[in-house]
Amino acid sequence: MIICVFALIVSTQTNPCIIPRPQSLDLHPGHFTLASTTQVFSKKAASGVASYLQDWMGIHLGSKTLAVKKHLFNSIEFEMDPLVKGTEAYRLTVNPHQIKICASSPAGAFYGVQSLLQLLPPNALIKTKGKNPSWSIPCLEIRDAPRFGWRGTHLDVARHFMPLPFLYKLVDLLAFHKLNVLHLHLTDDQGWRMEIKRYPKLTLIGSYRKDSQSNDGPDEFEGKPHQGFYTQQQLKDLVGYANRRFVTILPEIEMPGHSQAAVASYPELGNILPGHPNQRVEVSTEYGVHDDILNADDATITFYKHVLDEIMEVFPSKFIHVGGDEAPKGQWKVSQRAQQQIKARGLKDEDELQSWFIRQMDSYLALKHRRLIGWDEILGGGLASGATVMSWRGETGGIAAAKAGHDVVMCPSSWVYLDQLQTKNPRLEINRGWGYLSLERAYRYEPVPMELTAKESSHVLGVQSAVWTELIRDPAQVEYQLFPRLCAFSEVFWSQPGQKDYPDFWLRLQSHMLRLGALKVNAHPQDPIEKDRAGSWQPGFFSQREGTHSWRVEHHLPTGGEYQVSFIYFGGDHGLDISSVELMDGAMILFRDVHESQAGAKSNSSIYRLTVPENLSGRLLSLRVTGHTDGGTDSYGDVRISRVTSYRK
Ligand code: TNX
Repeated sequence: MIICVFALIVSTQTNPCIIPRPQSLDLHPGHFTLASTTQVFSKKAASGVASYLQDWMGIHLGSKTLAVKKHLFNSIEFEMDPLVKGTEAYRLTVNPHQIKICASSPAGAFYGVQSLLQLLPPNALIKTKGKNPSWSIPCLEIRDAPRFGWRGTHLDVARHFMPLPFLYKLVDLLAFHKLNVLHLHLTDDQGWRMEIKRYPKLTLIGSYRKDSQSNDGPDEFEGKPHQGFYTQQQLKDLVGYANRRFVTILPEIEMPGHSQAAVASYPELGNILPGHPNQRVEVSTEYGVHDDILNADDATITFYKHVLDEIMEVFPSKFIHVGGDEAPKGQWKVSQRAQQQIKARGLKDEDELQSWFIRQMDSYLALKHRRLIGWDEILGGGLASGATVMSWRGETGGIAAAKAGHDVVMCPSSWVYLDQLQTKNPRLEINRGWGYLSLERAYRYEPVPMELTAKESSHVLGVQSAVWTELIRDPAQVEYQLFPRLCAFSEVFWSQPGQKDYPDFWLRLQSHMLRLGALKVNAHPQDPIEKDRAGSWQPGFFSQREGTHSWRVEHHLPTGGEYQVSFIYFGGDHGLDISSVELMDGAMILFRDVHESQAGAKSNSSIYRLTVPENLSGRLLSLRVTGHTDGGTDSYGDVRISRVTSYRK
């Protein structure tokens, strides 16, 4: 074990393991030594980034202040170079005497710095400095630019309030992975988390709930209250901190659904139901989709415009998120006021009333030179003219919106929701959770749907992952859900599709996990089963007609003996029906196991046995699998090979 960790540390120094993978990296002989004497120099344009690096070096190396003039030796120089095309592109050159970071914008220079930090040994990232440390950085040239401009992560701070210091840490971690949007889900049925000066009861009442449904089962409660909110000043400070790291904070205020905390605070925002004129609701203690949505009265529209005024005051983000998801229309169907509003506005039904509600916000935000973004339900009943859509219920909403000429951010739940479990090994899971999103599946996500033409796909602004926190109570748990899957996403969001390579990512991740350790991130440990992964199948490997696919496997069969081959289905519309598995030495069959089995929705794994002859070292062995899918070609899974251990009595 010690030898293995040592080997990994050495490998980070000689063979850079940058995540997300840069567009090109050319390694040269030699190295640069970074020490407290290294001078950082920049002319004006990138000086903010230079002082960010200087601050970092102050904390980690004890170095002093920015250099006032250029030094040709032992220096890091920032240079604004209009030839480095792209607002976030950079070129990082390391030679034995100097490091140069060239970019045409400060954001590009900042990402150059983030790559530089990943060239250091992991322990350089630990905040306490050793005695006069110095670290060697390999000579190289990196040219890099992102694939998408919107590279986001969403965090639900409404279901469980997350303390402010954690949001700072998260901003740093996003920046370290070259992600640039932190979407804060600030309000929901279970809590309102941002101070609104005009309506103090939103936090006085709305930020507190008396109990919470627990992790142990739907009818179990924790038996203690939960509360918390951020003041406007705290959020302004966070925005400033994030801005320096090129992270935009996107605020979300839910409407008209997921608003029970608001209705509990100001009952006049709720619906008057026949027979229950004075019904009051509380901030919800349970999760799920709630019936108590906002009413659509003019006064409520005005109330929410006032809320948006304060949101815009705190958050300079061009986009403002107004939720819009999961708003059951039962109350509007029976409410006299809602029905009057539908008539008065010449609308067809309750869906059009929601669409009208959102349109009011859209034109208000447009008036203030901002843009509205909402969950894909805002497509129902007609999309507001300036609206951008976050596609979470699969990709359909995103496709429809892009085809209609609207911008979209892709975040289909089954691919990017990180409240899903990450392994089938129950010992490594901390939550009950729902669904299953393995690291590999996260890595394989392709954000631009095939249905879009090149022109339409230019409306895909980018991608976002999400952490919903109904069952995730504190920062340690959030980190556990985020990492290392967020590392996989950083590569999906930043790197070009042709550069993606899961086995290569997995190897780089082994070094990157040491960095996460140094940064004190509570990352999910790598599933030990990963080492048994001999390959995977993806759409197109098998079809409805019986066929074969082969994987090279000699590294997984180090000696003769008994092995088990398992096929583990993890997604796609179709399962894989296997009829035989053969161990091949070139064209020669060494061993064969013939029986029918399925790796699919019915039975998600199927198992074969191999008896491997001795003395095969040096041979190129492959595993030939014969099978077909149970329909189309959309099928994903892993092929694992493990030794069968026999226990002697
Ligand atoms: C759906 S995604 C929701 C959230 C839940 C989440 C659980 C979306 C717009 N709405 O309210 O927390 O599922 O995964």
